[in-house]
Amino acid sequence: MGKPEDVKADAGGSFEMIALPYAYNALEPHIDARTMEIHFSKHHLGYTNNLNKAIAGTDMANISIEDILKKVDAENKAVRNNAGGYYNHNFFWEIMGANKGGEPTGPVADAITKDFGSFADFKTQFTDAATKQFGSGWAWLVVGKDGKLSILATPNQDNPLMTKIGLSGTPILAVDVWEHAYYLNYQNKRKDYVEAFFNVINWEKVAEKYAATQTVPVQ
Ligand code: MN3
Repeated sequence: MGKPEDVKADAGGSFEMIALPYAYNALEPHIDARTMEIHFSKHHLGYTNNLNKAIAGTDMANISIEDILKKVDAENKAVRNNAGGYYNHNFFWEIMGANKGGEPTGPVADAITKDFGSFADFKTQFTDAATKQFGSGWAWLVVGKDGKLSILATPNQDNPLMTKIGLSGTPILAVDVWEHAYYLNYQNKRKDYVEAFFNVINWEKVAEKYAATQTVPVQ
């Protein structure tokens, strides 16, 4: 088995592979090393290279991934799928970690209680959204413009930052429910995988992302 830091995008593209912040086996037994290796070094590498090809020579080649997501429309399928894939996976790797899980604390925990009733109610609703997303996609916890938390599910690699396809919200937590994310270990039991995902959520990272949405811009 290789190492995440050895996986490189094809030379000359706008976006690089960002190494996983942990080893392939760090999330075991909840997410197995082989799944992580294939997911990162094959699927995620594919999104990265295909994104670079899709934006090469266009006005998207020199802007941030967030700006690409804001600009992309429904018809630009190569960018929609691959910019989504690139951003969504980097986000997903970041909000997981070894010896994590449990429950959040601080302001993000207060917001979850306020907007969902309790952490247990949030977990049920998030798991439901992830489990019921038909086919491939993602479940998200997002902060709306009004500061309220909500859960949404998106198909394929669609992302809440894609305002031109009718989505909105700043993501602070996400789970990948494509079969490639869980099939080796969980087969058709997506709900068991989502349950296991809760054992690897890095709530400190989620809290950081939540805090960033609460910053009042300097006038
Ligand atoms: Mn995936």
